[in-house]
Parts: sequence; structure tokens; C-alpha cells
Amino acid sequence: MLVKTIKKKNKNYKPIWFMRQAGRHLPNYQKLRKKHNTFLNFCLTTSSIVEATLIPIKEYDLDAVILFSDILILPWTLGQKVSFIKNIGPQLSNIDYKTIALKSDVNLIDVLEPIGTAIKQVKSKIPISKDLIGFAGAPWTIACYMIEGGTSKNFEKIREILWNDERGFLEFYDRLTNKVIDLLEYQVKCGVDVLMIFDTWSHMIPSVYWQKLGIVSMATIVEELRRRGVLVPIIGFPFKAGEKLVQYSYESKVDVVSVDWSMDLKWVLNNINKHVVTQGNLDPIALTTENTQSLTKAVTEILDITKDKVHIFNVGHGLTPKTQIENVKKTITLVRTGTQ
Ligand code: 1CP
Repeated sequence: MLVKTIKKKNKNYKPIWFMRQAGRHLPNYQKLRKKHNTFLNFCLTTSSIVEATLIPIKEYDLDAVILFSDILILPWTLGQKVSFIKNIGPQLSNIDYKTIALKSDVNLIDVLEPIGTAIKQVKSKIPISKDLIGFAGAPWTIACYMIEGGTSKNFEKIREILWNDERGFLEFYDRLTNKVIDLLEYQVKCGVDVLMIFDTWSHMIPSVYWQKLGIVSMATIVEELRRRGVLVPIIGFPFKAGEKLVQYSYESKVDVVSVDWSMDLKWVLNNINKHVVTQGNLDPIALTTENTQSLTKAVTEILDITKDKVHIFNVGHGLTPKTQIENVKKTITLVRTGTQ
């Protein structure tokens, strides 16, 4: 019911799913994770991708599943070494941004075959009432990891390159943007029903570059996908973009704007493009609480604020490992009973 609600602009039904719903808070995920010595191997094994993607709908009454994968698969397809280290996070080998992804001979389709097969299998296993979400990182967020070599407090390396060699950086950025388009197109060709583009580090874009790197690149992705005949709804998530979310809602060309937990949802709805659907923005930490009254209050408030809007219920960033299964179930029941 996710795609149907977006396309029909249905205000009376609130679809629900959770960012990072397949992840670390579920015991079955942990069991499956243990079967693979590396996270990358997990992300490239068809049977495990299918199983992990389906875990949340075995546990919860959700409207959609998100493909089990990671935004850092893309740098890996471009030849960068990527590993995920427990309690540290992703680590990527050094690259020369001037040359990486220059070669158009990286045939994404060959490398991504295990993922494409998984998409087809998931589609054959889920009921038609549920949708499969494919995704990629936005060029800025992927570039942050590729250049920094991992996560970072302020992503100073990439900003240094931007200020020192704007031209070289922008050439790299364009090549990366094209790869994001190819990846998303491939996922749609294999059968995903919706696309989501995560710009987790959008708040690290220096403000004078926001238009170019945060907005124009998104509009390019959406326009080129449309030109290639991709018709599925596209969700954009510029995490912690603050007031810049308004411009994003008008100019990025996405169909749905995902709102993070730091934003005042009322303010967002009053200020953004009225033609754009919203998603979000429960604080994922509210789902770790023992205080179910505070959780009920927060969920009810979102339902109240979005009563007359086309809105997808979700968290304002990914679920964390401390998420309580009972809290997720309670939230789903509240959303279902509040809207049926
Ligand atoms: O060992 C493990 O189990 C690894 C933990 C993990 C998982 C479960 C990583 C490493 N990635 C994922 C899966 C993942 N990543 C999904 C699948 C859907 C699901 O779990 O339901 C998705 C959508 C992502 C997307 C992703 N990866 C983003 C964008 C969304 C967000 O949360 O901001 C980002 C920034 C990443 C990078 C990444 N991959 C993994 C980690 C721990 C991180 C974040 C590191 C950091 O803090 O910078």
C-alpha cells in the first residue's frame, strides 16, 4: 500500500515501514549475520539478502520491505576496497578521486548480479499489497565515505578537496552521480517498486555548495531516471538539512521527502512544497524506551499533525540495535488503528 498511497495521494491511509528495519535489533538478523564472516559477503549472497529483506515482515505488519544492502556497495563496484569493522564502522581504501570511476568499463550489471537476483526473488515472495524499496546513497554521502575512507566527525578531507580543486572534485562528482543513476535504474529493472536516496551527510555540504551538490545532483538523478523510463516513486532523505528541506522539496524533483527526527513536522508541512508527500519523523530512540506513554504520545502527535496529509509513517533515521520489538509492534498498532 506504499506506492498506491503515494500515487493516489491518499490522505486516509498511513503506510508504515521503518528505516533500517532489517537490521541489528532483530535476533533473526543477528543469527543470519553470524553465517558470514564479512558484511560485504553477506551483502553479496543472494539467499541471505532475500532472507534479511524478509525478516521484518515476518515479525511486523508493515507496508514495505527495504532491500537488504548498503550504500557502500557502490564504491566497492568501482574498485574501492570496502570493509565493515565491528564497533568502528566502514573502512574504505585510499582512492584518487581524479581517476576512480573514470573507467566506464565497470559493468555494474555483472557485479551486481547477486543483488538483482535477490530483488527478483523477494518480489516473488512478498504479497502484492507490500512494496519493495530499492536504494542508493546520494552522491555527496557516498563521496564523503569514498574520500574520507570511513565515517568522520566533520568530513574535513572532502571539504578540503572541494575548496582546493573544485573542478576536479565536480568532475568526480558527475561520474559518481552517473553511477548512482545506473545502480537505481538496475534495481528498478530487476523489480523494485520504490526508490530511496539517502543523503545522510547532507548537513556537511558547505552552504555555498548546497544548491549544486545537494539539490542539482538530486534533480539530475531524478530527471535522468525519468528519461530512462523509470516511473517508480522516489523518496529523498537529506538528513539534518534543516531549513534547506524547503528548497529541496521544490527543486530536487523527488516525490517524497523523508523528514528527520530533528525537524518540527508542523513547520515542515507548513513550509514545504505542497505537492510533495512526506515521510517520518519519529525519533528512533523513542523505540528504545521503557516509557511507553512517551512513545504513544509521540506517535499520536505525528498522526494528529498529518491527519489531512499524504504521509508515510516512519522513523526520522534508522532503527538502532536497542530498539524494543514490543515498541515497534505498539507503534504499528497505533498507526493502523488511528487510520482504519
Ligand atoms: O555488522 C553489521 O551488521 C553491519 C551493520 C549494517 C547494516 C545492518 C551496515 C553497515 N549496513 C547495514 C544495512 C543497511 N545500510 C541498510 C539495509 C536495510 C535495513 O537494515 O533495514 C540500509 C538502507 C543502509 C544504508 C546506509 N548505510 C546508510 C544510509 C542510511 C543511514 O542510516 O544514514 C549509511 C550512511 C550507511 C553506511 C553504513 N553501513 C554500515 C554502517 C554501520 C554505516 C554507518 C556508518 C557511519 O556511522 O558513518
